[in-house]
Amino acid sequence: MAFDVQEFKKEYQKKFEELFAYGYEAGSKTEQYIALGDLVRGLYSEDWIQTIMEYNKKKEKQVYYFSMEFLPGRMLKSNLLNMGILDCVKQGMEELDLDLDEVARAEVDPALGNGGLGRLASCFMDSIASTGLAGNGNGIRYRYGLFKQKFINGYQIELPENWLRNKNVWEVRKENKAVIVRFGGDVSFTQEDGDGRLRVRHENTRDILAVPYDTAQVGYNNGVVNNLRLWSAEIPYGDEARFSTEEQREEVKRITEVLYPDDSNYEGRLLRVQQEYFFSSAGVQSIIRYFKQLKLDWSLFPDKIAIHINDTHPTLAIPELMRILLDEEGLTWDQAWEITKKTVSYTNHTILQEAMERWPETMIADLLPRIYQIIQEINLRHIDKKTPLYGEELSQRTAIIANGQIKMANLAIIGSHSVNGVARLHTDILMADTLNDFYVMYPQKFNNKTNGITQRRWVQIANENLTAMLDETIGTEWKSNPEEIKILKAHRDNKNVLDKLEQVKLSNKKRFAAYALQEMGIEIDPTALFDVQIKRLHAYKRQLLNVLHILDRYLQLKDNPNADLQKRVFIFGAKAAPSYYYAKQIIKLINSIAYLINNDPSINDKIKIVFVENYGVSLAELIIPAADISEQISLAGKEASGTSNMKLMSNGAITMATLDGANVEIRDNVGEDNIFIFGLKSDEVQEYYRNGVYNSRDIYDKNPRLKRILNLLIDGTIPGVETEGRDIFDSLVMYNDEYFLLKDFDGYLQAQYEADVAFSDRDRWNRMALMNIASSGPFSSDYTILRYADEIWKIKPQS
Ligand code: AZC
Repeated sequence: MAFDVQEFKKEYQKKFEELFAYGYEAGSKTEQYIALGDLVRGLYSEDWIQTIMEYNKKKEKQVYYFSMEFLPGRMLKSNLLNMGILDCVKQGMEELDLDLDEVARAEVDPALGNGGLGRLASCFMDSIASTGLAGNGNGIRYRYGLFKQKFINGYQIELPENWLRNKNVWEVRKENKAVIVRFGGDVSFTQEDGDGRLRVRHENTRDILAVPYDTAQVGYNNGVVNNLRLWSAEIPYGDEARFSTEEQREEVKRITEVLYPDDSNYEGRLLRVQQEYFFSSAGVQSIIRYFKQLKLDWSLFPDKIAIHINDTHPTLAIPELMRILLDEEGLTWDQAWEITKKTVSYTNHTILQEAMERWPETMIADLLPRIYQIIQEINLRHIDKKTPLYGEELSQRTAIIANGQIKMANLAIIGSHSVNGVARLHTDILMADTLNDFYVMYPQKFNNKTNGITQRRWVQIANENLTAMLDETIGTEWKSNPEEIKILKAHRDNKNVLDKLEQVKLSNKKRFAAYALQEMGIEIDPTALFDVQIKRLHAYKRQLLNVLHILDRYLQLKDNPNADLQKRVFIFGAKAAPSYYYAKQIIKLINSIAYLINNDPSINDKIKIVFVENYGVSLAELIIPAADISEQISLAGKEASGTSNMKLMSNGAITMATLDGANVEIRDNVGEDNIFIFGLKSDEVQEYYRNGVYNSRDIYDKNPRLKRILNLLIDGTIPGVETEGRDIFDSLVMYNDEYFLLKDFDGYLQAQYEADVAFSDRDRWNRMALMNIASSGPFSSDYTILRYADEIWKIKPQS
């Protein structure tokens, strides 16, 4: 984008005065940010219009990525980077005596997601635009994002996150694109028009207006600007009389009021299914409206449209598309079913049984009577067709409706043409185990798409120092072609490069240290090893195993304050679902241990623990560049992929990992020498589940080192955790340690002490870091997205 510094300064001043009627110097950071954001939106608006017009004109096939969650992070710098004007604006701001980073921090980070699944959706949106694909996002404009986390007395407290309190400069309300979503009502059939066809009459429905808010997704230096559409629930115009009481109006607003703060546990709540249908229906309706403008035969629908459903949350898009094709467009069942299957594809993100969505049949029947009929029909036809082929038993196991419940994964698989897992191991487990019944029936539907991340945000924006160092060392090709970063390997023995890398890391660690001091009053030594575990708090992710290791070091130092141990800072970031009691107990435990150790002078700062409050995308951008060790220690087989593992590796952290999720592929890429692997393998865990006799009590009794650590939980050493310490102790020792922490403990410790040794040899460590950075290219979401486009969506990048 052609733009020079002088011109920018003029435009910015003008924009500010136009908005606030005084000079920018007197403005608050928020105002200065709003003016800049507004200006930037204006700069890409032409490309935005142009991109959409081009797609329409060429009747380009488009993908619609349906996701209940998006975690875009702050958008200002990312937009500037992708538009190619980041440096220019930075300089212009400087000349105006403003600090771009400071202004950028005034943007509220929209937390419209829980964790990995939501952030993946946003990396994908960036990559879809940046690889020049015709793609759209479809989701919910929650008025309140994921709760704001506070620690009070070490306990997690949840506060509402009103992310829209200041103006959202990026979104554009499109009232003329609103659609009606209908709930409840009565369904009947009539024979009209004398053509013998049954017509569906759906009356007395509760109608909700879905209003779209569009946000541009700017591609990287390619002029492409795609669209992310988030829907908001409102009272239909002219229908105010039907919503006369406050209560009725509240009911409407409630649909898009708040994001469900749980990503690992399913709750059959009415509001949740309303949200799911609301944005699925609105999305499908707007697609249909677009397709009809093309004036093509319905059979060409799958040649023009791909609908991707991110986990099962948007699965109702399947019966909704069927409903419209059948009831509104008059297609036959077979025609509609062919179109639907060819259009929809589905990604599975978890094998945790407790996260699998199943809705009570009666709930769906009441709330969505017509959709319920269609699901019933899909189910009947499925069973009728499959029983002669696969027998009664297998067919029944794949039924969509069973025991009064509707199983969303089954509907998603049966109603789509592609089912993918998010890492090789995960997909293998889906095929061999979790979804094996379906794999037997539809082997051709199954495929793997290992997750990826965008290095634009996670390196270029988050780690400007590393970016500059890479540019200087290997040129800039890696920025548009992430694979090219492998050229860095040629410098593995170049002492000069290794030293520079160390300096980059050190400056990032200093930046984090300043944050820890200012925000939390904790002083940390930037030369210590920074050991990082950042992800949702969940038992299977095993933050507790990390804790056991910390306590091991603590005891060693208590025994011998001069013990030869590498100085470490343990950094945690994690939110727990508000109803996940055990996870909240673990938070309290970590905070109490932090209090104990951070304030114990005899530890002599050899261990520091920093548990940041309110972890999210923006904090990740601060922490990841500062990490030396990346903790990826879930029980093998449980973490579908992980994506922080990829972000941390791209920033030169060394992975400490079990062979779980994408860790396996990370190991394959960096090689055994540049990663620390320990613990049970997935098939060994499976074997234990099937017939092994695991006895954690036995390990406790026989391993004195571990026993001493575990006893700390219940002997009063750790202040203020009488119940938490006891409950956690019991879960590990008395209730047989569901996630095999005690089993993996020895291997973990050994790997950790090997890491100490490696870290003390600076050249060796820096070389490992370099090899990780140089091997991270294949984990770019650009490649992941190109595989989705080529193998699932059948769309091609625009030239
Ligand atoms: C997560 C997985 O737990 C994580 O392993 C994966 O990297 C991420 O999706 C992206 O694929 N899952 C979720 O966040 N939520 C659900 C419902 O699976």
